[in-house]
Amino acid sequence: MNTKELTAKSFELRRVVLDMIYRTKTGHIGGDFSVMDILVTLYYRQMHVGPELVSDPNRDRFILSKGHSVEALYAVLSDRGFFPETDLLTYSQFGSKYIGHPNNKVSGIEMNSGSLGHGLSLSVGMALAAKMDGAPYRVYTVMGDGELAEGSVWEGAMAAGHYHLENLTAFVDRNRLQISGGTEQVMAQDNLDARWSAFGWNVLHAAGNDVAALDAAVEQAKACKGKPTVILADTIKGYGVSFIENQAGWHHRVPTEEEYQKAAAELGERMVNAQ
Ligand SMILES: Cc1ncc(C[n+]2csc(CCOP(=O)(O)OP(=O)(O)O)c2C)c(N)n1
Ligand SMILES: [Mg+2]
Repeated sequence: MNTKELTAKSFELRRVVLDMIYRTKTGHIGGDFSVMDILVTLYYRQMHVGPELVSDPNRDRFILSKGHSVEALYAVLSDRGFFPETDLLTYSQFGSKYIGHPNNKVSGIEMNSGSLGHGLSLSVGMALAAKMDGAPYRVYTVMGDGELAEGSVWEGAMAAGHYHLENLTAFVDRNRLQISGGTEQVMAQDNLDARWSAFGWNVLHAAGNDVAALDAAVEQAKACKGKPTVILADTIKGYGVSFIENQAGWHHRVPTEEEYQKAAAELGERMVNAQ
C-alpha cells in the first residue's frame, strides 16, 4: 500500500472503531484515533506478521501497552485477516473474547494488557529472548504519554538500554492528554528526550498521525545498532474528527446519535480526500 492508500485506510478503520463504540456504548475513542496511524504503519508496512504467521517463532512481536486502545487494534487485526470482520459485532458482548482490553485468546494478540506500565518490560523480555536465541524477529510496543507516569516503564527502559536491545522499538503516543487532563498538568513529560537518552536509547521524533513520517522513523530505528529506539510520536488525541480532537473528555466518551452521524461524515470525507 502506498502512503495515500495507507492514510485512507487509517480513516476507514477509524470508522470501524466509531461503529464498534457507538453500537456497544463503550470504548476509548480518543486514544484509538490517536494511535491508528502507528498501528497502520506497523501492520501494513513494517512488521513481519499476518494470520499465516501467528505461530511462526520468527514473527515480529507487537504489544499494545496502552491496552485501552484495543478497538483500534481489533479493527486493524480484522482488516489484516487475523479473524473475520463479523467477530467485531461481538465486541464487548457477554461471553465474547473481544473484550475492552487486549487478551491473548484473540488471534494476533501476544499479551494481555490494559493495566498501564507493563508492556515495555514484557517487550524487553521478548527482545532479549530473540537476542539470546539469535532469532531475527523484532519487537514493537506502543505506550501512552500518560502511561509514562508508571514507574515500571522506567525499569523496562533501564533494562533495554543495559542489554543494548537494538531489536526493540517503542512508540510514545504523545498526544499530551491522559484520562483526567493534560499530561503537563497531571505528570509533566516534557523532558522525554533527555530521559530516554539517559537510559541508553536512540531517540527519534515523528509526526504521529502521518504514516510516511512514521514509516521513515521505523526505518531509522531498524538501522540503529547497539541501542533500542523510542519514537516520540506527536499525535492528536481523537485525530480525524474535529470535535473529538484534543479533548480530554473524549478519552472515554460515547457519541450521541447526532455526534455519530457527524463523525461518520467527517471520517468519510477525510478518507476520500486522502485518496
Ligand atoms: C495501572 C493503571 N492505572 C490507571 C488506569 C486507568 N487509565 C486508563 S487509560 C488512562 C490514561 C492513559 O493516558 P495515556 O497513556 O496518555 O493514553 P492515551 O492518551 O493515548 O489514551 C488511565 C489512567 C489503567 N488502565 N492502568
Ligand atoms: Mg495520552
